[in-house]
Amino acid sequence: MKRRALITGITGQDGYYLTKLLLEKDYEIFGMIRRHNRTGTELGTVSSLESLINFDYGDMTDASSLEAIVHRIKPHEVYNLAAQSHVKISFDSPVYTANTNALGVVHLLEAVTRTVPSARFYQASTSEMFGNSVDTDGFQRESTCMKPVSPYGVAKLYAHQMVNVYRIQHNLFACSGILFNHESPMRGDLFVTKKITNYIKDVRKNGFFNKLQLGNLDARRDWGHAEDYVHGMWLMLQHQHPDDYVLSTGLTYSIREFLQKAFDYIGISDYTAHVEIDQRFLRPEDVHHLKGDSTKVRTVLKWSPKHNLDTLIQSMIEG
Ligand code: NAP
Ligand code: G4F
Repeated sequence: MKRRALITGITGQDGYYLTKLLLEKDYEIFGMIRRHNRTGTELGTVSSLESLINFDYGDMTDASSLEAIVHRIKPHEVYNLAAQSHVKISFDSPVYTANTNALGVVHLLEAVTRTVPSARFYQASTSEMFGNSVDTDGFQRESTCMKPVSPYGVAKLYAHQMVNVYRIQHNLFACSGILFNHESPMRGDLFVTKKITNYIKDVRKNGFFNKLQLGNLDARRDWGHAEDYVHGMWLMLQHQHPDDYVLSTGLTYSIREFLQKAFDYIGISDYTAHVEIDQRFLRPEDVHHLKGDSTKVRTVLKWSPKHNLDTLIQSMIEG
């Protein structure tokens, strides 16, 4: 019998790569989708895989839909990737972000615990939960103090802690992956790496007409490739014991450094003429420095990434 995986957030970046991985491993895939006003957009990144996936309508803010889906599918593994995932937008929509990213996770944990308590549960936690907290050696790791500075980070931290509660209280096999930024050609258009690489593709194809408008260029991020990171999610659910793991590259670059590398790729050595700062893209508070120590997952689960920042940039520009 095939193993059944329920993926919320299947229509996003990670949903695409995780679906591809689990199909290769011969899972039966069930994806939760939301109604969109415009027909043809609901399947998002997985539209090309439509015939290989079973879809159900539901929403993280609607507990009844989650209960019905879990009850009908009785999955062996649940990957909760659904979220309002844009940090800046969480300042504009803090309540919706909390309902989806925090309370929604409890609705799903309840549905799983009541219906299929033997299922294994993956929660998409995030380095944004650290806020500006950094260990003295400049890294964040599983033990680093978490002090989020955005509504997104606070909501994710609530869910992260609730996953621990269900692991202890209900003996649920529940893991949280504390994932640092990961990107790909499937990345949403509003994230900084995709904005930059989309702009570069446009310049290469059509020439230089408009400037690229960005916000804070000094923040530093630890950027990996989504394809590597979904493999880490799967590994967590195959281990003997549930636990939390950081997934990261251990390298950090500023937005300026990413710009330099990405423009270098198409032979433009000075990107500054192409970029202007637009106040609209600045945040009330930003996370300034992210650099993850993924020793635990590399040691315990033998995870290691195949991509580096250069191959990531190449895949985003050529993809
Ligand atoms: P993404 O591309 O933005 O995808 C988000 C997914 O969540 C979409 O499928 C979206 O559906 C769905 N969704 C949003 N609100 C929902 C709701 N109320 N009910 C049901 N589904 C909802 O995100 P991603 O980059 O793949 O990230 C996957 C997960 O990892 C997210 O939880 C994110 O917060 C977390 N994470 C991401 C990163 C990263 O760097 N990518 C790092 C750490 C953690 P629609 O298509 O219908 O909008
Ligand atoms: O690409 P970003 O929007 O990613 P951010 O805020 O780090 O969040 C991503 O990673 C988190 C993990 O750490 C995830 F949990 C979350 O779901 C998401 O996937 O912004 C990266 C940096 C920020 O410092 C931002 O201020 O880029 C800076 N930035 C500068 N100009 C910009 C822009 N960000 C965006 N989105 N758009 C800009 O124009």
